[in-house]
Amino acid sequence: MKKALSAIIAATCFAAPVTTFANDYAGHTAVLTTIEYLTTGADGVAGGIEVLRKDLGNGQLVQDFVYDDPRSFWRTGPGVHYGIKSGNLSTDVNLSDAIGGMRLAVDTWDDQTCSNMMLVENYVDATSPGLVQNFFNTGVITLAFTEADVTQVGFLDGTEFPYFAQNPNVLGVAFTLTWVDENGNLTDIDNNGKSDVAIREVYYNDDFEWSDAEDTPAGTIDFPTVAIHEMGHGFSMAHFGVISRKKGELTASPRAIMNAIYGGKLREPAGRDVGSHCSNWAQWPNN
Ligand SMILES: [Ca+2]
Ligand SMILES: [Ca+2]
Repeated sequence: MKKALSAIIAATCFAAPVTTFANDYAGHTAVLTTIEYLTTGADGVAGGIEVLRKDLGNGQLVQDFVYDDPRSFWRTGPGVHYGIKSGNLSTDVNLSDAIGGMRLAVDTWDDQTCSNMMLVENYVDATSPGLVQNFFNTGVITLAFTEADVTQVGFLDGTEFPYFAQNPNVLGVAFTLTWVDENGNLTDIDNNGKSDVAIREVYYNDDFEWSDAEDTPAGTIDFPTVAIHEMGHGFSMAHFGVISRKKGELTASPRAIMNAIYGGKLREPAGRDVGSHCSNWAQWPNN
């Protein structure tokens, strides 16, 4: 009996692929779990996290990607795959290179020396609707057309995207869709204590006047600053900093890219930004 068992174990070991996920995930699908939004603070409210499910705990980003997730059919390798839609752009006169800004947003986090997200760029359809955009239009979430783990869908205005119209102070939004099993329960197949992200999508609100000029003309919002913030969410970072009201204005302390309100141009990650990013990604693939 003992011998037979060891023979089975040996056979299993020899037959096992490098990846050891053994279950059948055919019934798994994704649900929209959280929205992180960055606001101007003009309405006196700091943008934050909107929890669409009650079982997510304390409002921090408790979801993360699974290294070499067998469910992510859009991947060509184990790392995080990102996409940039090049066709949903803005015509704002002070925004000269929106795609460059979206690339800078990816590179800013990838350039942190602690970080090895094993990023891969997937070349995605330039103008097709994002999955969340499609959800708002149809009421249906489907992963069938997924092209990347994290996609910057681009610029939409309030008439195209109800979430912006509902809150006119929202500059950008990052959505997280999380894997659920056939019973609708959030999954954690890599047992790291974080529910497993299926995809994230980032949108920018073109109702604002955007700029990427060095001096940020009056009345404009610095696009690279917002893009870096949103891709921070794309790479699993949460908001932080204390938002307080001083002389009628919201201020954030410490000042950081991942503050929940926009406080002007800030394209270099501050100490807390780097710490937050590194505490997660320096451990990859074991984060
Ligand atoms: Ca997990
Ligand atoms: Ca605009």
